[in-house]
This record gives sequence, structure tokens and C-alpha cells, in this order.
Amino acid sequence: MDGNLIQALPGPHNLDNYEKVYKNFDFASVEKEFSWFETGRINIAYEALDRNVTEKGLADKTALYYTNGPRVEEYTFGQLKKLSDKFANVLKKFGVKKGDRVGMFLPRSPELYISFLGILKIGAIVVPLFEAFMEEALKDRLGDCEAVAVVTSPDLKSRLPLQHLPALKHVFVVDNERGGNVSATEIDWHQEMQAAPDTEAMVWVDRETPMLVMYASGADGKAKGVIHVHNGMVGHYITGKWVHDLQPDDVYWCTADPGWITGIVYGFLTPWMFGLPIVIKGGRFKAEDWCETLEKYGVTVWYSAPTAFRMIISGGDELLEKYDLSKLRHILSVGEPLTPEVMEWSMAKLGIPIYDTWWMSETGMNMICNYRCLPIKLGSIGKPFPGITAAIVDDDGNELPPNKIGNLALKAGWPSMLRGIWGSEEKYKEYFKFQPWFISGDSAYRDEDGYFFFQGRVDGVINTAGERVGPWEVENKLREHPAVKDAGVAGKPDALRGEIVKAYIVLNEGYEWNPDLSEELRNYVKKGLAAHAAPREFEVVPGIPKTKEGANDRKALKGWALGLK
Ligand code: 6R9
Repeated sequence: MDGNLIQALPGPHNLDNYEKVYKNFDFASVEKEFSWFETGRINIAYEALDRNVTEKGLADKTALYYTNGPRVEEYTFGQLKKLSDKFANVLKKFGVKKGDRVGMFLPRSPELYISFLGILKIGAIVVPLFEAFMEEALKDRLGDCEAVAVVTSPDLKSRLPLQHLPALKHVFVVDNERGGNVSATEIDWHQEMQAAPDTEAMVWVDRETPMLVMYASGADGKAKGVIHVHNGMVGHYITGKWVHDLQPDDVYWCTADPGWITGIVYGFLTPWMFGLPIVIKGGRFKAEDWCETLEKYGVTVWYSAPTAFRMIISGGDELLEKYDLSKLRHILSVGEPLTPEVMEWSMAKLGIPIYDTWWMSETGMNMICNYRCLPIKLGSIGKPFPGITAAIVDDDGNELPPNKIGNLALKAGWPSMLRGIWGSEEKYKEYFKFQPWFISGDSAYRDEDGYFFFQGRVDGVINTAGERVGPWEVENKLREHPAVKDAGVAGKPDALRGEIVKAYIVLNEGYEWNPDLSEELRNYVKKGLAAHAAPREFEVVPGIPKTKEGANDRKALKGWALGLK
């Protein structure tokens, strides 16, 4: 390490000269990598999965290593193609068709990936639902997009508020134990799969056909249904090549949950476009299990998040010494700031850098990144991906000079960009209020060498352990509790998780604060909304700061959470 700079790794890499490529690159040049460039037949499921079997001779290559306690399985590309064709045929049998929204509410399991690909194959739209979501979160999301079907598990299905979801016609239940309690109104996933033919089920679509409605939390109001289209594959592929530097012999592990954008785009779609095996680990995070998994499968490229790295670091040197992680070529990080200590740990203990990547649900692909061929400045999220113009703009949309903090903005028009917000043209337009810029909601600055430095969210969205939490949703839930008159929620800095959810509470008359109540409120949010959104800290206050319009004042609340009250 040289001061705050980590030198570029010697090549060759897929991307060898960042500056030169950045100057000349055009996303259109990537299109020839896809079969549709010749055939005109488009479907992201074809490029990510079937093509490995039909054109690349990889039918017998392992596509998926699955490990979850006693359940340890492997699937080849050939098997996954057939299984996802089967599920596509099941969907067709039940009348699910192109453009229909299908919720994916399953724990990480092979059935999730099989179902996901099956949905894409028929041109339907996947609505990923994080497995921690509870009734209210599910109602808002599945209700908003009027999903007609959902794929779920026996444990999770009881959280679905069916009475509030009139459009929902089919509940496919994956029952791993078999013989489980599948009621007459539900469809047994395994039974249908057994009966279904594995004949080709692909429905060809257009580049602009939607494939995903990814709900992302904003600062105010309910989560927004971010629409992504099949054309997003152009961005997935080329970032896989240049940011992740994927090579034919790689074993790839992205630890993000497939309920979030990273666990989808880089969890399987991108590595499979390169015909690479992915690792999927079910169950809860445990530092030791993760190290064991890295060793067991000989993971070469690992995409994870700073909170996970910090948890492994806290396991101490003894933990790392037990496992042989020498196959790792490099690590990538996303979701929250990659703090310099984490990078220093990786350099010292693993001998390799961690490449930070900045992006969001709305961007659909890695946007500002570090690359093997570029020196890394500690604390920087790196430089814009070729083809991407990034800038810092003020609150009127004017570009700011280097070293000034402002809104991180991106010039609209990249291939994986969101194409809309489900049911709300208005919310979509809010991102583009300063043409030609897409306003990310993050603040950052750029130094004189063109490196970007992330500073935080500008809008009050909370980022806890890399997971995005909308304060409004949490406040709304808290206000439903009889003890709560009003609530304000903000992210409070935390050494392990980046931020924690902190709630300021105004009590109703007749209620007194006590530790039991804090536990009760925490559980109330956990049971109603989601565990990761439940406040870890409470504070009783006489009133919540408000804007002129009477909404919670996000800036003031953030100030409180930073200790400026
Ligand atoms: C991909 C993903 C997006 C928000 C984003 C920002 C934060 C993402 C980051 C990062 C610091 C990075 N974020 N990458 N913060 N360094 N490398 O995480 O999508 O769930 O939509 O969250 O995450 O605040 O605005 P999403």
C-alpha cells in the first residue's frame, strides 16, 4: 500500500486500460455478445441459462452449488434448464402469462432460482419479496402491482394477507418436507413439477419488456416498484466482464439475498451469462460457515458487503487461519460504505483488495466502481463505469466542481436503468427533475482525479447492514400501536451495521416508557413489517420535528440521530 492508494493488480484483465476504454466505449458494442443480435429472439432467461446448454456445450457443467445445513445439492445448467422449463409450463397451465406479476416469496433455495427462471421464460414479471417481510410489507407490494400468483413456502405462506389481495389467484407452495399441509386453495409446487412436461417453454419478448418489479424503499411513502426490462442484460453482462472480471474457470459467490437487487442481478443472472457456477448458501449468517463455504467450493470471486466482512473480522485471526481461502482472486463489496479498516484487513490477511461497487435498485447495474486495472483510493467508491457519466449537482441541478459535496447524479439512458415506477409516472419523474440527470438520493463528491466519495443518503432512507429501510413505513407501523401518538425514524451511525434504525416516540396519554414497551414496539414492527426494519433503539420525545407541510422533517431527525439534538 502506498499511502492511501492501493496499486492496480498486474494484468491481463478483461478491462486493461480504464481511461482509454472510458473514452471510446458505447454500450451498443456489447449487443453482439448476445444470441439475439443474430436471431432477434430475446429473453434474459435464454442468455443467462438456456444458451449455456443449447449453444455453449455447458449442459453438464455445475451451475448451482446449494448448501443449507443437511441439504447439500448441485445442479447442472442442463438440469436447471429442464426444471425451469417445467415451472414455466406449470405457470402456463394455470393461465399465468406474459406481463403478469408473480411474487417470489421463498427462502434461498434451488426452487427459488428454478421458479425465477420459469417466470422470466414466459415473459412474466418477477416481484422479489425479501423473506423477512411480514403482512403489511407484503400487502403493500403484492397489492400495488396486483400480482396474480406467488411462489412461497409452508413457513412463509401464512404471512400473505390473502383477503387484501383480490388479484392474487395462485399460491404455489414449495414444500420441501413433502406431504406438508397444503390447503385446497393452494397449489403444490412439487406435485405440479412432477406432472409438468419439460418441453421448451421460452416466450420471446422485446428488449423493453419488463422482467422485474423490484420494490425499493424511499424516504416518504410506501416502497416504490422499480421496473426493469430484459434489455438490462446489456449492463449486467459488461459489468460482469469488466468490474467482476469473470473468467471461464471462476466459481462465483454473491452473498446478497435474492429478495434484493444484488442477489438477483449478480446473484445469478450475470455469472450465468458467463456460464459460471454460483454458490448459494441458505440459512442465517455465521462467520465460520461463510469461511467454510468459501473454502469448500473454492470460491474465486466473492461479492459481499462490509457488515459481513466486519463480522468475519470480529471472528479474529483464528477463524481465518482455519480455512484455505487462497483460491480467492478478488472480492467485491456493495450496499454500504467500505471502510478503510476492512480494506486494510483484506490486504493484510487475504493479500487481495476488495473492489467497492456503488449502485442501487434503480440503476440495475454497477455504476461507480473500482477495477483491477485502476489504483484504488481508500474510501472511494471508484470511477464511473465506461458509458456512464456521473456528476455532483447542487439542489438546482447545476454541476459542482471537484471536492464539493452534492447530489450524486447520473446521465440518464444506460441499458439497465429503471424504466418506470409501477403505477406512478409521478414518482418516476421525481428521479429526473433535473434533465438530463438521474438523481440518486445519495450525496457524494468527486476529487480532482475523478474518483467519487460516497457521503450518505440525502433523503432519510436508512441503510442498515446494507439493507434499505424506508423511515415512513416504520413510522406508519409504529403509529398503529396504541401506545404511540407519533413517531420519527432515522438512521443512527453504528460501528458494525453502518446504521441502525432509531425511533423517536411520542407516547399517548396514559402510557409510560419502560423496557418492556421498547421490546413490544420492536416486535410490533418486526411482526408487522420486517425484522430488518425494526428499530434497535427508542427514545421518548415530546414532539417530532415537522416540515411546513406537516410531514416528518427528515433533516432534523437525521440531526438527532447524529447526536445534534
Ligand atoms: C445495490 C444496492 C442502494 C443504496 C444507495 C447507497 C447504498 C450502495 C454502496 C452504497 C456506500 C457503496 N450503497 N452501494 N453506499 N458504498 N458501494 O445496495 O441497492 O438496496 O437499492 O440500495 O445503498 O445509499 O443509494 P439498494
